Amino acid sequence: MKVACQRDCLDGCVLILEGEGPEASVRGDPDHPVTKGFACPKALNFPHYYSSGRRVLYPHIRTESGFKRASWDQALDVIASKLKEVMREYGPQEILIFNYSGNTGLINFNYPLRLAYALNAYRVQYTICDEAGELALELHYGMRYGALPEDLERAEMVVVWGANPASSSVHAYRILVDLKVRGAPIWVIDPRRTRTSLLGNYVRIKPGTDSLLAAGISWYLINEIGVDEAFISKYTVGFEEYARHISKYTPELVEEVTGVPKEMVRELAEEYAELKPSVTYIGVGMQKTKYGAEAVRTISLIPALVGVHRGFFFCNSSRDFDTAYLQGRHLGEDRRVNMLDVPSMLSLGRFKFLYIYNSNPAVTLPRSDLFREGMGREDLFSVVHDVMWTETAELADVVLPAPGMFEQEDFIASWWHPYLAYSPKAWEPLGESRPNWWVVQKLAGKLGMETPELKEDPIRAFKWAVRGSGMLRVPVEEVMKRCYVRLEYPPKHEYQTPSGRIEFYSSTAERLGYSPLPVLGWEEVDPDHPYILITSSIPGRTSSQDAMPEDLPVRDHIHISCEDADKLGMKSGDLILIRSPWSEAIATVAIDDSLPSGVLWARRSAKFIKGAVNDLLQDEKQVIAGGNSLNSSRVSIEALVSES
Ligand SMILES: Nc1nc2c(c(=O)[nH]1)N[C@H]1C(S)=C(S)[C@@H](COP(=O)(O)OP(=O)(O)OC[C@H]3O[C@@H](n4cnc5c(=O)[nH]c(N)nc54)[C@H](O)[C@@H]3O)O[C@H]1N2
Ligand SMILES: Nc1nc2c(c(=O)[nH]1)N[C@H]1C(S)=C(S)[C@@H](COP(=O)(O)OP(=O)(O)OC[C@H]3O[C@@H](n4cnc5c(=O)[nH]c(N)nc54)[C@H](O)[C@@H]3O)O[C@H]1N2
Ligand SMILES: [Mo]
Repeated sequence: MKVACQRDCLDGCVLILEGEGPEASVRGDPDHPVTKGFACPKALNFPHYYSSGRRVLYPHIRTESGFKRASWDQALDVIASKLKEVMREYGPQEILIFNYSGNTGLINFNYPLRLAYALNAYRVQYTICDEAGELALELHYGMRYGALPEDLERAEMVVVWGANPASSSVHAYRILVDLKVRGAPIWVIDPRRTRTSLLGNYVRIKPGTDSLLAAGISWYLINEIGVDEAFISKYTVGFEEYARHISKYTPELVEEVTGVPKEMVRELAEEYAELKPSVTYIGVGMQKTKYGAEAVRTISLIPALVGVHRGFFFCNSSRDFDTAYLQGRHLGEDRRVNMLDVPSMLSLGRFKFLYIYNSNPAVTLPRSDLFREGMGREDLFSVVHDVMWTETAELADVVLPAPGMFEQEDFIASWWHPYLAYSPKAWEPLGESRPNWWVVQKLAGKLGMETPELKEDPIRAFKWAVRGSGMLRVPVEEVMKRCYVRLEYPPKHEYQTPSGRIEFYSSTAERLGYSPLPVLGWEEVDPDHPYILITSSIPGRTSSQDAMPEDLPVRDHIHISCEDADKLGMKSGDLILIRSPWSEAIATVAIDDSLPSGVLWARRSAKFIKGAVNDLLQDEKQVIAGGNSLNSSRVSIEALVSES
């Protein structure tokens, strides 16, 4: 039968699932226009993963001698009585509902937030992924959508800017391979040499300097090569101010800051001007830097200089569904804390009740050291609803079992391609696992809450949320029957800004208190912590998911350049001490010739012999949208005695 992948991944695949349990088979749906008959290694392993011994099968309550199995009734009673106590003694401002992207199903992501609103409790403001870059695009373009997969297929040139689709979006990578065969130039801008970079012209950039490189390309277009004047006068405003701003950043300065030779910057600018339409595929990895959102702004404005409508892709999640209704925002106050602040707040004693679903913050948040410290507080009661016994679940007071990928129904919309999919329940939930929406319905019942939205059938709620959508052109029943349908995006030449045009000089930014022109900034070197620590996705895992019992305990390596290893006299397998300004970790090193000197790399959520990579990552916010700057984290290193 056809099911849809619920992972937080661009590809949003439709899969063909045959059988049940570990012996079942998965393959990509050959009819789906983007999945095109193949699936990634993670999906091929799903039947094993979701049948593995790491599953939480029953509710568990922490006792002095460890976790004890309980019935749903017992577990919900304990949670409800604790919630009532916290409401009575401290009020709803001491309750936090924390969720993120372990399951991106529109029901299972959104519906549980109804409890937060009905209680007037806090929820989180999402900031650990691409949110700063989303707002960056909205400042200049109104809505953030850009090139769709079919635009990528037709591109005359592609610039992959700080993304690694060979790992993070195998279906986009496949399109790039086809383009390469066709002879279209592909540029890849990344401090690391990745598999994607082997497809074409590799531009090694110094980390965190991307806004300057984008300015350099724009400088050549504006001052030497020429811009598309007809396009600019018809579709844009603020070009004069923008041109003056950009002209201050000379090719010499750009070369010095970014490390990219100015001849190469000029060549790329020339190709932008000649090869149209092009698509610039902007990465989430690059955006997770101090000036990441500013870089997204500047990069996205390059196509506007050469006359290509929305010639970028960053995040196509602009949808006109009534998410506010699904989340029940009308039920109470909108109280949010930035996710990046949660570890320090918890460790300083804030919040008395914490409910976590769809997330594993003990290894996915920056400053995870503080998060774990906070979870250990005596006066904090924490509930974790998860599919697996995760690092976060192990720290909770009550652990509740959630169904695996094929054990619950939901609707899934990709943030790259335009198809909305329905995933039916293919397997019976393992053990006593129950979906996210079910748990909050039962909990609301125990609390004696009469709010009808907390009793509403989730499919009915979804139907209501899409009732007025202009993008979904068929009834929900039709989506359920056909498994996936295309959503209609607004045309690329429509700009939903106050002026109705692309705003080089953003009036929305001005209104929100941001600089109306992109801030072209880069970071200073910290002599005490001279190395930049980058983390990114790997093919076999989605964030912290997909570890099999035999992979545990995870002992990841920290990757170091050949040059730096030589300098320290280290060989692969040696031990290294990594220090951030607040914590330290010990890891084995892997010498990696894809890295430049001064840059260290580990996979996302890596765990070392001592400590985890996220313990070392900073919680500093970007100016725009309070977004993260994980990839601007700085550390120092020291060789320890060799293992052998
Ligand atoms: N070092 C480093 N850290 C990062 C990043 C990075 O680049 N580097 N990237 C950040 C980014 S981009 C993201 S998106 C975040 C992701 O961070 P998280 O949101 O924590 O994502 P995951 O690790 O994918 O999944 C979280 C949990 O959801 C659970 N889950 C899956 N399905 C369900 C369900 O139906 N119900 C319930 N209740 N639980 C379910 C999974 O078992 C898993 O334990 O990580 C961020 N952290
Ligand atoms: N297999 C797999 N696929 C995934 C995920 C996963 O965990 N595993 N996660 C999903 C999620 S939640 C997301 S957000 C996306 C993310 O997918 P991508 O957008 O591809 O992001 P990352 O994998 O974090 O990093 C991509 C690249 O950014 C580079 N980079 C880091 N700093 C800089 C910089 O300063 N400048 C430049 N130019 N480049 C830099 C890194 O070296 C890395 O190669 O992938 C999704 N797909
Ligand atoms: Mo993400």
